[in-house]
Amino acid sequence: FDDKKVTVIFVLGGPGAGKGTQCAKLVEDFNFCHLSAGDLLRAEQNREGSQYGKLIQTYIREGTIVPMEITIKLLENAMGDALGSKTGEGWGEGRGRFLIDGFPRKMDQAVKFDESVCLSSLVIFYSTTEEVLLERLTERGKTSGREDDNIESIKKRFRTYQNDTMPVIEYYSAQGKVAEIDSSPSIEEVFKKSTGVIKEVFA
Ligand code: UP5
Ligand code: MG
Repeated sequence: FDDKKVTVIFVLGGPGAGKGTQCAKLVEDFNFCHLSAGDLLRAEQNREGSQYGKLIQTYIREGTIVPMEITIKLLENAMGDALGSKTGEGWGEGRGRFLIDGFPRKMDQAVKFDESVCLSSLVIFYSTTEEVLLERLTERGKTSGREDDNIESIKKRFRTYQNDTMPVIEYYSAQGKVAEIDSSPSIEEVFKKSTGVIKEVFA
């Protein structure tokens, strides 16, 4: 995609940090299309006839990162769909603006996306403690039906986050693209800070 036509914000943070919650609120106030890599993978997993269903299920349950080709293809398709269906009104002079949630979470994905899809303008990084994450995920696990909201998978997701995703955050940090927001406070408080960051960058 043409960097002049497409604006991308990556939204990162540990499992349960509040990426999805904040993105859902942000799209109410700003003209962004919210794409969650995890949601796209879960949809593909459940799509009848998908050749990747079983593979995706295994990676998600183990808390490891699905091979990047699959995730990048799903994101590219979703971006293409959004651009095709929504060019013109509501998209700020026809520019596609995307909040990409939970991606890239491993260095190979980050490099590949930057090289072959487009460069991001900003990385919002929601940080908090594992204690907070664990509490949120176990609470959500009571009703979410997510196969990875159990204590074994949660621990594996924490490990993957430390080993694979933290280097991505450092990589973008070195490029001066990262806005870190403490996501321990209430949803409303975190939202206020998120709004502030987006306004500052896109003023
Ligand atoms: N909550 C949120 N904010 C709160 C706040 N401020 N105060 C109190 N409670 C708050 O929130 C989690 C829970 O906390 C909710 O109940 C919410 O109400 C509450 P949510 O907004 O869902 O957090 P989020 O960060 O989106 O958590 P999620 O579980 O979605 O994060 P993950 O990063 O673990 O999940 P994701 O769906 O992105 O990925 C799942 C798996 O897919 C990965 O583990 C991996 O196996 C695979 N994957 C890939 O392989 N490649 C990719 O590129 C992406 C994913
Ligand atoms: Mg999420």
